[in-house]
Amino acid sequence: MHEKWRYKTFGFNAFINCSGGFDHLTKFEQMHSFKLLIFIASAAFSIALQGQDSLWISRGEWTDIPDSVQSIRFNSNPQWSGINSTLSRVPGESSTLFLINTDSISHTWGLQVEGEEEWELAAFDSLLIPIPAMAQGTYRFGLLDESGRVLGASGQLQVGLEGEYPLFHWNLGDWSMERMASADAGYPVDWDSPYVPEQFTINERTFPATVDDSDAFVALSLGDTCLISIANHGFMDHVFHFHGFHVTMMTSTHHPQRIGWSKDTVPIRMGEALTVRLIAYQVGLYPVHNHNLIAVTNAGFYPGGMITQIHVTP
Ligand SMILES: [Cu+2]
Repeated sequence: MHEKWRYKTFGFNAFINCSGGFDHLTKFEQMHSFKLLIFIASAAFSIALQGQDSLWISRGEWTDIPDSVQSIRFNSNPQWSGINSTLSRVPGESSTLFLINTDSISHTWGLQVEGEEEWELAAFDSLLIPIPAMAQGTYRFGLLDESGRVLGASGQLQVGLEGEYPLFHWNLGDWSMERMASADAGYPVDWDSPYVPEQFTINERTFPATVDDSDAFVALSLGDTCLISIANHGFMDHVFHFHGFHVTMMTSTHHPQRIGWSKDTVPIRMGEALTVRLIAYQVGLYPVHNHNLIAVTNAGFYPGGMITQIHVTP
């Protein structure tokens, strides 16, 4: 574990007695609230100073799916959102990322790139993490500790995908409410017990909410070329079927030998991140869906889960 980048943001207990506005809270809660406030202020200051991207690790109620449940997310600001943020970098340039852990337990950060190390982040602490120079493509990042992983703190890093074409992204997730509730309560995950996910999401939403998401709903004009970056953050393999179009594989973390393949069905292995190119050669509204029947339901009810649409207008 690396320590050299660690920012010390604590040691403010001496100021607690001046916090007159916290009368309704216990001494412990006062201390905690005040610490968090100072902590967020110092994090914001560091960002203003250095200008690098930052992500907040936060725990909250995920209300974007039919079963509302506690989850952990990477948010782009201190405000809670049930949707993980996406990072963007230019190819071939190293950079940094400022991580702020607002959760009351420690977490482990990992960028899913060969040779990258894991970084431990204490409760209510922050950390400046180096991001290596990378080739164009879609990559995954996330929390690697059990609760961070099971509660869904995972996102995608897009390198060199912005600018030339319209860009869409699909973060794939499968979720067992029982496993999440258990992880949220702090119990260890029983990885040997059968895994029965009930919810299947694209960008943390289930169909039909997926088509209200401008990142997931592929809206194009006839003749447009677009890129779709797809990352499988779940605990099983997924496979997507495109109606109306073949897509060309541009990048893949797990199957570089498939680059250049043109297919209407794209498997995305557990942990894989890939980029496909789609050319809108015909008008119409076309579904894209997971080929696994259970993954196009919401808790068993069809249609739901991992379905979105491609809409090409004249
Ligand atoms: Cu189909």
